[in-house]
Amino acid sequence: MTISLSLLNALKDYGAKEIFGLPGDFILPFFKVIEESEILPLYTLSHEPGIGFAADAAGRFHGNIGVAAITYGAGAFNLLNTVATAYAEKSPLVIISGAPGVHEGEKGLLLHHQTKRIDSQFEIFKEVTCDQIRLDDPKTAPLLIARAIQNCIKKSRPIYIELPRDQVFVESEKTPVEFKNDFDIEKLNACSEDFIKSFSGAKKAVLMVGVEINRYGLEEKCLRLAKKLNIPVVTSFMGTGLLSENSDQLLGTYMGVAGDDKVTNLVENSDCLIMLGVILSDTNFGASKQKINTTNIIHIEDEQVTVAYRKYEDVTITNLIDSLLLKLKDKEEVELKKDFTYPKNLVLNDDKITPSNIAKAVNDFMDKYGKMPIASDIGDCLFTALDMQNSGLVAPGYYATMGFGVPAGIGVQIATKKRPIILVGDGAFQMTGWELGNCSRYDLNPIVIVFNNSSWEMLRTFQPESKFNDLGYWAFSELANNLGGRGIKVHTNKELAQALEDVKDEKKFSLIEVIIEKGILSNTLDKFANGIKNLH
Ligand code: TPW
Ligand code: MG
Repeated sequence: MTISLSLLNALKDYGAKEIFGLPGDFILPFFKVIEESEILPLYTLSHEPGIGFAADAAGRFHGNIGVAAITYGAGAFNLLNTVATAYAEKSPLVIISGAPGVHEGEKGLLLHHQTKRIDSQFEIFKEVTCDQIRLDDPKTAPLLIARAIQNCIKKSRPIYIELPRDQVFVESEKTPVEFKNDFDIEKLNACSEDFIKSFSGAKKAVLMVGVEINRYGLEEKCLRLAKKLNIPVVTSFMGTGLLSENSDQLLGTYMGVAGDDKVTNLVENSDCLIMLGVILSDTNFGASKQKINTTNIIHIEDEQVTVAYRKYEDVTITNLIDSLLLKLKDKEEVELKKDFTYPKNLVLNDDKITPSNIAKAVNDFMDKYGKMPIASDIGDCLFTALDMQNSGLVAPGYYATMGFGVPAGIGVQIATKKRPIILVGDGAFQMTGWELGNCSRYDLNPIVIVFNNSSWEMLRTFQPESKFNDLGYWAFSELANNLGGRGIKVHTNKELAQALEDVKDEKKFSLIEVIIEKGILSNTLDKFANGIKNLH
């Protein structure tokens, strides 16, 4: 078997379902193998940021690795920001980059797409990936591939695989597929006992779940644990959309001053806050009303468990949950409090649309026709998404990169085969909205809701005096028709609800351009912006 087939089979064996890619001459031979071997389907898009975001979102929905393949230099550097996103947000993304052939660099000529040195790219990707390998030796390639993919899954962070173009057809071996789960059983037991002891002494324990429970495929086990502990469950800001299959068991999302008071008080007054896979970031905790009681916190992240102030290194979240479930095996599972509400029943009048009314319209639509996964960009659309019913959400909730929404939505539909809703602002749409032109080739029909306020409105909330936040009007709904979709422009609540009805059975992508006046924010962003101002 060749190196390229060894790599493709390994990706599949370790759980990849598809490859997103954009070729160039340094990776053309590998793309030929992808296409002709049919080991994994290939989806090409128009620009590398689209590739990275789509692959990341697809991986998040699979609860497994996403794969992005690009060419050397221009392609890889275009992808870089999306890899940084995946690193920051703990998404297991595999990057495969073409590269000059092993002997090409020896001629002394600069190669096209080369920056400073031939290995500059390899060095740069070290900062945004958790493992890097170069497949320039058929003898070592299989073991390197196995190591890198296992690290990707274990650490839930991106990895970088460089494939020199003259190595694609070199004979090699099959990549071994065996996952070792080596761990210190005594430490694990001590840790889970400490967990249970700390929890048992508390009167107001709360469980907050974060993105790691999605990345490691632990949502169901986590819910069982919560039922055995009989403990209220909330999600972190970034964890919004977790447990979507069981959202009636959730109390809501913790957002400090910007969120639901009931949830905020519960979390901030807890005497044992258990944070399972929660990233300690400013988006998750920056808006806290009062200091969270840290004396009896239990925090699990990055293979480290902290119980009160005691630290247990190298304990994985998966092993910990398994150990807890084992220790609690005789406890019955109690149905949790069903308290999760979301705004609905939009009044179908001629009033102008506010972001919060978009949440109501979407909630009404999903109540009528069933839940749809959501991909959101950053901007007021993400704050609005927090008011939508929990149906599975992908968003760059921590790294907060614009341009994520549209390609992520494409990745979601490819991964789940379910029709998604994409939420995106006009500013973010200007970055990657073009990718919608690829929907017709792949029979994708997302419903794209563009929050068109002709503005970088979120920036205006921080600095209202700056005129550069005015973007002017772009006619997105007209553009949609030329990209093979269907565009509808709406100004009023009635028109918005009608537009959703109209696209209910649409087979093309639908773009609902919602005109929003400048200065009109969602309730959540309004509370968040004011809350942050008052905190400082
Ligand atoms: C890649 C900085 C954060 S929010 C924002 C900017 C420029 C404005 C977004 O405008 P949009 O949404 O999409 O119209 P809205 O609701 O605010 O009107 N470059 C990147 N990412 C980020 N986050 C920025 C700049 C930013
Ligand atoms: Mg805007």
